[in-house]
Amino acid sequence: MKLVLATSNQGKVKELAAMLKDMDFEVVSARDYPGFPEVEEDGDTFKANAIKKARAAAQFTGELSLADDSGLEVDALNGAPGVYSARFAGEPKDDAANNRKLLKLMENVPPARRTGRFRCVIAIARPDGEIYTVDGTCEGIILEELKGDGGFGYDPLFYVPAYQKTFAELDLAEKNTISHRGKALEKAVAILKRLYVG
Ligand code: ITT
Repeated sequence: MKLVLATSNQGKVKELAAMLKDMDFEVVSARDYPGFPEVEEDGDTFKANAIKKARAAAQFTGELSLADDSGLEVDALNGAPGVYSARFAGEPKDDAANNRKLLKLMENVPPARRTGRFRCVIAIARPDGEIYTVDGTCEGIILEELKGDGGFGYDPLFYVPAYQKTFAELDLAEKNTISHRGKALEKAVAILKRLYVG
């Protein structure tokens, strides 16, 4: 049975595919379906956007579909960039520009106030319209400079005290063990197992 990943973010695809690899699904990308339309992410919440993306993929492909909406919430910025994380520095999406903007806004924020978290909502949509959502968070500290070159997005600025490393210094398996996406996907896998593969 197919499982369509409704994301165009290759960083997410790598992490999701690694965690789904032992399941009895043929994991494919929505982008492999010619004419799959760009989904406008205009929801106020991660959940609303995740549902919108998963539902669009399930309707277009006729297959079980999974979408991830995620982002970074920084306490000193009152939760920004939040749902605007991907395009924080404007169009087109640019991870390096987003990191520069975050560093600039945090310039005068002392270490003790540089707390934040990644949040992820995963939506699973069935072609019949049924939707399931799960979420995950990971707490961390926003560094004053980039560290590490793995991962994607804000990973080089996101320091996890328990590991004394940024997300960009963890390997894929380590990141999946503790990340917002890994935690949400663990719950998603439990739902998929219950529903589809026993
Ligand atoms: P899709 O909508 O196609 O899935 P996207 O990148 O636009 O891709 P989102 O709207 O969910 O996805 O935005 C997520 C952004 O949040 C992402 O582009 C990064 O800037 C940031 N982000 C989310 N998870 C992250 C992670 O694990 N590491 C670093 N940055 C992350």
